[in-house]
Amino acid sequence: MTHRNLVVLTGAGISAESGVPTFRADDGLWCGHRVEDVATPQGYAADPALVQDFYNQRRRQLAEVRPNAAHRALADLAARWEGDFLLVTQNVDDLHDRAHAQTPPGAGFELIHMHGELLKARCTRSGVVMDWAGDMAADQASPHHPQGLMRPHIVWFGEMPLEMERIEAALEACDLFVSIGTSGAVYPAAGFVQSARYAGARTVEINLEPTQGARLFDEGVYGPATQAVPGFFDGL
Ligand code: BJW
Repeated sequence: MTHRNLVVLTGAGISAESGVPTFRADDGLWCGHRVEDVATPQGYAADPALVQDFYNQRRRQLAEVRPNAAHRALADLAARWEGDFLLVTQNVDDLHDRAHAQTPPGAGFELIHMHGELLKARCTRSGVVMDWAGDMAADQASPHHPQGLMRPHIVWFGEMPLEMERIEAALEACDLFVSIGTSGAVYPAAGFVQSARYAGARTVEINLEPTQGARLFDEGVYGPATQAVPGFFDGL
């Protein structure tokens, strides 16, 4: 079977073997924190120091992790894929970016971080987004607006995920949709498989184990991402 237009959705599971904790596992990232305290606009308004500290720690951890064989398999695929390839990640780490550093420009490949990026900051007043590698203070002044503060460029619960129009257009046109290492617990990403099915695409889930939405996929490939992802795409 040949495919031309590919959409891949990734979640925390693809970075787990690099040492980035997943969200909903027992050792999940939110242990010790209520989600509402650190991943909502209300939590940020109530205690900006707690929220900034939470993201400062995660930003620092990026120096200790590296892309793994699953990230690299997607980068290799991008270099040889002849049609359109949209990689949508829910992850805020930069492991896909690093793995794709050598992907030739001009190919039909694009990467979207739909839930934002740890290495970016956003002005609360102007909305201007800028690169941000170091720590952010609770009252970090914005260089873009006299009354603005800089906040993490992260999509919290209740906020609009990024680039939804581009994602929806790609889903409408895709003939292969592959969901990797995501529990399918968070919308709108959890609904992408249904959009892809509606477009007539072949749908595949790659995960350690079948997720709650496994029945929505045509096929499931189960195992650690570092083995299952290269195995699946090598066999395409
Ligand atoms: C492995 C592995 C290995 C492990 N190999 N696999 C009621 C009903 C429906 C929806 C809602 C509702 N109430 C509210 C909503 C909407 C809400 C929502 O979905 N809530 C749910 C809790 C129900 N969504 C929103 O608010 C979103 N905005 C929104 O909807 O705006 C309106 C809108 C609608 C339609 C179009 C446009 C706009 C915003 C969501 C923002 C999510 N943000 C977070 C936090 C970011 C901050 C941070 O990082 O700190 O993003 S939540 C968190 O979950 C994070 C992740 O990106 C996201 C998904 O998690 P993910 O990646 O799936 O991780 P896990 O841990 O859940 O799963 C890991 C998986 O990996 C598991 O399956 C493992 O088995 C697997 N695995 N090791 C392979 N080695």
